[in-house]
Amino acid sequence: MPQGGKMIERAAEEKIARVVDMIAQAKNIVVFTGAGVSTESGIPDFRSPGGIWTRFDPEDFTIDRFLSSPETRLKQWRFLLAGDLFKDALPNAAHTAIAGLEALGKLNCVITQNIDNLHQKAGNNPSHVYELHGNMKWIRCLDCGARRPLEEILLENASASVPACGHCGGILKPDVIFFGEALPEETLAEATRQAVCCDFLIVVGSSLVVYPAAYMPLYAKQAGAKLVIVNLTPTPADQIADIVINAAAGEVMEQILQGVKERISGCA
Ligand code: CNA
Repeated sequence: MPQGGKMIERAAEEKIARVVDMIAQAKNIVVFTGAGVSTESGIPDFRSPGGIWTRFDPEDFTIDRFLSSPETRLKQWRFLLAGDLFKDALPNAAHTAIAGLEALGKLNCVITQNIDNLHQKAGNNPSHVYELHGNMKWIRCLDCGARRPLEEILLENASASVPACGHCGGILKPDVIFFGEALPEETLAEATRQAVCCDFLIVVGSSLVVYPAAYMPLYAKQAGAKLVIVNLTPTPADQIADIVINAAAGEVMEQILQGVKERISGCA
């Protein structure tokens, strides 16, 4: 069940107007997203009621369990075959607005914790989307490192048994970061550089409790950037943010984009 849809209140409208001012003045803008930007696309987040941890055992997403347990790998493969979470998900108003900021020349990059590929689907330049936790679209062999699209592997292996790497027979794993795994080094380094060098960072839909990803807004603020947080519920970084908007991402981001467009065309 997508979350959100709460009507924007007057106080939020005033905050949105201030965010539009900040974006109009900023030169280097970064958007930082989490699972909350995708709940309106029908993908549950981790921690809200009905979220992923109410349906799956987090232990199955630790690298140790994945490597040591054929049953866990079978469970994961069945999950991929079912494809229910990500397969048909489409970008929502928040993703579209974020892509709209890029189209206006008002976005350096998106740093995302999401693995759902929806920023790219919405039209953001893939080379400006830093995926800190990987992407479900890809499968990687843990032995030879070969990376192939999940769709190809699914087409070749429609059976219920877990496939092995076509090149070396090694263990195949979704190319996403499991608990206990390091984040992709280069992506993390470039995302950190972008966060430190920006002058405006907006968090959209993240509880900001998963590290090292949640350092990004802190780095930006420490380096002197303005920090805005759009999230349904409070986060630990609210106290250092310049503006916090507790409302649904789709509606808020749509209004922000509209305001920026009006500002750029000189109509506001
Ligand atoms: P999280 O900890 O589940 O927090 C999500 C936050 O979003 C919560 O604080 C919610 O209040 C908020 N939220 C939910 N819906 C909305 C909405 N419509 N508008 C605004 N805010 C909303 O997720 P984080 O991303 O902070 O945690 C990091 C994890 C979650 C990363 O490892 C992700 O890979 C992982 N994850 C990703 C996806 C995805 O790719 N779509 C889905 C589920 C989990």
